[in-house]
Amino acid sequence: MTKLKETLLKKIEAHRPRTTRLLKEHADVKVGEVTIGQAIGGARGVKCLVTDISYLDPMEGIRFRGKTIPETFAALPKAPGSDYPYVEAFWYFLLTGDVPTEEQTREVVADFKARARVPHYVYDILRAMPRDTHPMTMFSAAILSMQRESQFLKRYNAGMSKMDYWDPMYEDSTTLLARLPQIAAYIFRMKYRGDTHIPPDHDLDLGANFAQMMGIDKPYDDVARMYFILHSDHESGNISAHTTHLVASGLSDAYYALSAGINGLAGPLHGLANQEVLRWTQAFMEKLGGKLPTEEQLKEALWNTLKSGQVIPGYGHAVLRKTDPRYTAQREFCLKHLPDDELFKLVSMIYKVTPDILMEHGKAKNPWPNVDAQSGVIQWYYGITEYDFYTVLFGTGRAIGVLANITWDRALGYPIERPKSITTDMLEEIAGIKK
Ligand code: CMX
Repeated sequence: MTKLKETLLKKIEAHRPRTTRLLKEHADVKVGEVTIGQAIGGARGVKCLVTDISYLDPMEGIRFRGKTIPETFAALPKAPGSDYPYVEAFWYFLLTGDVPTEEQTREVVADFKARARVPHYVYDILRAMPRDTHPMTMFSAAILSMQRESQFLKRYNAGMSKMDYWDPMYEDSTTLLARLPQIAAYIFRMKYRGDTHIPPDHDLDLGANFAQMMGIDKPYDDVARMYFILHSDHESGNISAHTTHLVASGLSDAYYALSAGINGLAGPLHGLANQEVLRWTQAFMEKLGGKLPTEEQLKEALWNTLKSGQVIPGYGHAVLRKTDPRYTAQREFCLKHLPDDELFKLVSMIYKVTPDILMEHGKAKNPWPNVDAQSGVIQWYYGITEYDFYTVLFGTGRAIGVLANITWDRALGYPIERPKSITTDMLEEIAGIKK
């Protein structure tokens, strides 16, 4: 057993009595009330999910296992010569809450390598799809196609104690994570680089290997590490995390659950917003003949978008009420590596004027940028100009968080998720409109 799995088992055994006690002795204690606004309005703010892997404070932003983004980046072991941690170390950290040593990190790197070989049928399936299929559809299909390899399914069918469910969930999740970068890179090069492929280098860690397979030089290895970590987890209620959790709650395995979560990420109000940001920004620059706009031109374009009933992509958030620290982390990367890039300058101008416009518009509860407002600029700068692909990058990162979550879901025996729905008649009765 790897040190990671051994540590995880110890943590699970120590944690189980806490959940059992809460359920046995305090199950009737109220956590909050649900209003009619929340019942109709997408359950905003209803506290009915539990995760210890990350917590999203509306004003402070995300904390992974109690650490802010800068604290996480500072604490975890880094690849030699790199500014950002190993993704493998982050996986250890999200699963256990412990910062791994160099040696423990190296063991995870080796474990990922041992699992990284993508079965050939996955490529056959991708190649059989029409080439203009959206890369997110390809990504989801590739994940789902590997379901036949599920350890969870095999052991479930053989008869497995509930106490052991976490083990094959962990195994499937680790295998999936190890393979996703290669699948993402394959989709990219098949669709956008003339179907030419670069083999993986198994001496490299996940971030560097991804950069290698994408065919992009340094510091893209660090971009990959930063990007995957920043996009990994945003507590449990966002669409991709919640969908993955919901599907897994029916004891669907990690392949079914992650593929479903990726489908949720593909919506323009969620992960696809990073593609929309670039689409909006590029279209605008094209209209100006590639020149940077004046502040007045920019304000006019933003108002035109709002007046035509569209959202400004990359702005607003269901929980956050300040600038997303994931935006800030990427902005800091841009200030260091691409301060003079035209697109970065435009995105910075948008940051300067949009919050005031959204406040004046008066609808969005949060006028500040989210993670998607900045991420496309970096990818574009390093040559990934095919913005359809950006959400696949988001999905590769998001997998780290949601797979850690469903491993813990099984460890703590969280049951099938089944909230209750009521009718509009019933709501009108509760509101006193109807007798
Ligand atoms: N531009 C224009 N209007 C916006 C807006 C934006 N960026 N953000 C919110 N609004 C509007 C909403 O559409 C809503 O309008 P209606 O009352 O007409 O329906 C109103 O303001 C209130 O919405 P809210 O409570 O502030 O936001 P929600 O929790 O409903 O939605 C989100 C959150 C992110 C979907 C929304 O802010 C949005 O659509 N943003 C643009 C898309 C985007 O960037 N999504 C990525 C989010 C991060 C991620 O998951 O990847």
